[in-house]
Amino acid sequence: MSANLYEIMQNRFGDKRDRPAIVTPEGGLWTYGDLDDLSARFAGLLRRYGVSPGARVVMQVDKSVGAVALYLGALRAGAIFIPLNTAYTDDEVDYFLKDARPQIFVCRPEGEEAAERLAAGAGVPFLKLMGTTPDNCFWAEALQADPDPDIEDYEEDDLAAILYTSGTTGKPKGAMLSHGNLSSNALTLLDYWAFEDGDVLLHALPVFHVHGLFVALNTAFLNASKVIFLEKFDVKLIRKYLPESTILMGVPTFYTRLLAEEDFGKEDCATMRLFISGSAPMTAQVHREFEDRTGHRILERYGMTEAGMITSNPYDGERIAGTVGFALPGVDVRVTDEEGNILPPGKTGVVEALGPNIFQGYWQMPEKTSEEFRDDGFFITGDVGSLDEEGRLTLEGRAKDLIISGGLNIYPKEIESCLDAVEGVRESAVIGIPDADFGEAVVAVIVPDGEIGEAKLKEVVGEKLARFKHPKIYHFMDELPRNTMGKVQKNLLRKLYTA
Ligand code: MCA
Ligand code: AMP
Repeated sequence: MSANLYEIMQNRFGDKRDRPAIVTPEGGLWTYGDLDDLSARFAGLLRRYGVSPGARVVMQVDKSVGAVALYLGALRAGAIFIPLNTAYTDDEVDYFLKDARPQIFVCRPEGEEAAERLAAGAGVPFLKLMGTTPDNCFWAEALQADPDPDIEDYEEDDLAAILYTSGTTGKPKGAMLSHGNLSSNALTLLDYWAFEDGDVLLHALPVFHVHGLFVALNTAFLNASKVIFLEKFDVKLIRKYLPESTILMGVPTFYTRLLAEEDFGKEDCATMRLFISGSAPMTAQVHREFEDRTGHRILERYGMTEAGMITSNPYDGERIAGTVGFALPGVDVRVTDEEGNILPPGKTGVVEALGPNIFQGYWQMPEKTSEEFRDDGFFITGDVGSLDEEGRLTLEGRAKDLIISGGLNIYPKEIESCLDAVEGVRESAVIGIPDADFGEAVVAVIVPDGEIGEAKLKEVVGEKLARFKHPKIYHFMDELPRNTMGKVQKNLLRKLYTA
């Protein structure tokens, strides 16, 4: 059998074609048969536009069933699927198109003018528009195209997707994920989280990250589950559909926003089997409060774009707040010191992982790739933590200078470079401070060099960087605190501005 992820899905939902695959609040219903048909039409269309195996398909569109079918169509055609955050600015998209050199770029109708310019500049042969309904767009074109049922015959190592992830230095890197990476991880999770026939997934995450696309949708489709598909997280809609669902996957902000609803509790969760949290640390307090209010203990797991899911608290067994659980079956996790020596239980160091989930390297960056792997194949995650005697991992920080806001990763370096280039800024430091809603909020500390005000900084940042990366607060200082090595002491800044 082919290792193409789509073929594995099709084999599992093949005799359940009449079952609902996706339902929407607007009354939309797509069965597994419908999804199979629509993805075959997208595959045919992609092939017609010259998407051969290994060609890239870049998608930056709002969440829709069309977007999901395009993803599945790309898998079928053997394309490398590259979803982009809709919040990215033109400058950011320009970089991705030039780096990925796709055969086709599918964007939002309202972005057409800029996209034409960007696609032309990057030499992208085809530009297509896709809205959230099948009207007058690439989705409509797919509906009119003939289905092409062929599924590219692939090996496990053949690439399925590239997901861009920023870095502590320089520009974003494209993490190459193979069909084997995606299928092994999703199949492991099905088992580990005890998916059962009749499970209904409430889906409110974006479909351009590992969490919403691969963890949530791949597992649901492999289980032939119904997915209640919300455009985005909206606490009212979540409460409306929880009583028809059995599983919710979310970032901690989902849970703090649910708890902020005074009357949220057991009644909302009567049909629920499992609440899962990840992408950012969840506090013990939220864990406790959620359990007190609902009777459900949130299952926290830990993952990364480059690795999919790495560890998870157990389904049966103790889910301990503040820990991210055990290495998933088939995955090895260890903790090392800076030289790469393996540390014993209880000692804190860098978390490393090895397994069929670990990515194939960064797109066209062999040096960056080799820097992040040990000689024996372990991937150096950049997260800091410790294992206990039983093998439970507790994350205790990050070796990388990273802010996680509402489950989205923000690398200070990128914002600092943008701010430092503004006339009137001598230097800047960007930090994360605790935030009740987003977990962490971005704060910029500016050392001026002449006349510079917040308005100008906001204008420049607004042009260059996606909205979620924008500093929520600006502070001005005469100079940044530095240690004897000359390194900015961000811990002092964090302390100062948290207070
Ligand atoms: C929106 N804004 C944000 C964020 N989201 N600012 C900082 N951090 C964010 N995450 C901005 C908006 O542009 C808006 O700005 C203002 O903040 C308030 O927006 P709001 O309406 O409250 O936001 P929202 O639309 O409700 O979104 C919040 C959210 C969302 C539900 C937390 O960001 C979300 O769905 N996050 C999940 C991200 C995710 O899937 N992460 C997984 C990646 P203004 O009003 O000024 O315009 S990590 C991953 O995949 C790994 C493998 C893993 O382990 O899972
Ligand atoms: P990304 O690169 O966007 O895939 O984000 C991955 C990063 O999110 C990891 O390297 C961790 O720093 C963080 N992360 C994911 N899950 C958790 C969790 N449960 N607790 C703490 N941090 C997490």
